[in-house]
Amino acid sequence: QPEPMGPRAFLLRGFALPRVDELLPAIARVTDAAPFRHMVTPGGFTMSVALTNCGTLGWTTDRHGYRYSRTDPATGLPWPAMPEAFAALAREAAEAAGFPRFEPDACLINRYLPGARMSLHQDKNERDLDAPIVSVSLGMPAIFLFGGHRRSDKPARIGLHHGDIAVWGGPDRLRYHGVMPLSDVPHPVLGSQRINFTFRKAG
Ligand code: MD5
Ligand code: FE
Repeated sequence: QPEPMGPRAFLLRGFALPRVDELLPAIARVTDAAPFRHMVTPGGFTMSVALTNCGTLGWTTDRHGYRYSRTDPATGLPWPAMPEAFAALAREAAEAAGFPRFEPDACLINRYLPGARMSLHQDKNERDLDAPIVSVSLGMPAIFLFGGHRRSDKPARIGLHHGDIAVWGGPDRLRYHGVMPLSDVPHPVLGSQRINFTFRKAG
């Protein structure tokens, strides 16, 4: 069932579908305590994607740079705990893609409204680059850009749909990637938004 995208990158179509009914209330519990917000990049741009986090460590950005923090800069409080349903799904997806014993300590939750995008970048703020990254897509579809190891490498376009999970490890983990501006194709359950959560071992 896993579709290879790269030597150690796999797309698990619909893998999260049996869990959606437990994921949605778990997301609501996280965002009640730590609402989605638009952060500013070191270059001074406000991100079109809104984000929050759960787990021990949360990804943040401001004028000073990108980093992982134990606390929410908006409140000074620890990020909400990672819901058990999240951690279990991340572990199962990683295992299905050939990465047994994945123990994420960070879950970044991104919310895309119509027009939101993510420009090509690499994820390299994590200490353990041997651990994979597991990403779950819910709601509206997106065109994911899966590039190479140089920003100038022409990216492949991959449609990501409600319930899909992608796993990136080994050399594929450091590929440039991004998301095209979202079209407004409302989803029957989530409406005009795409929620992506990304599990990492950051500490
Ligand atoms: C998203 N988020 O759809 C994506 C999913 C981010 C981000 O890129 O940094 O928040 S994670 C996609 C990803 C992660 C790590 C490696 C690779 C892709 N990759 O090598 O292609 O909101
Ligand atoms: Fe990324």
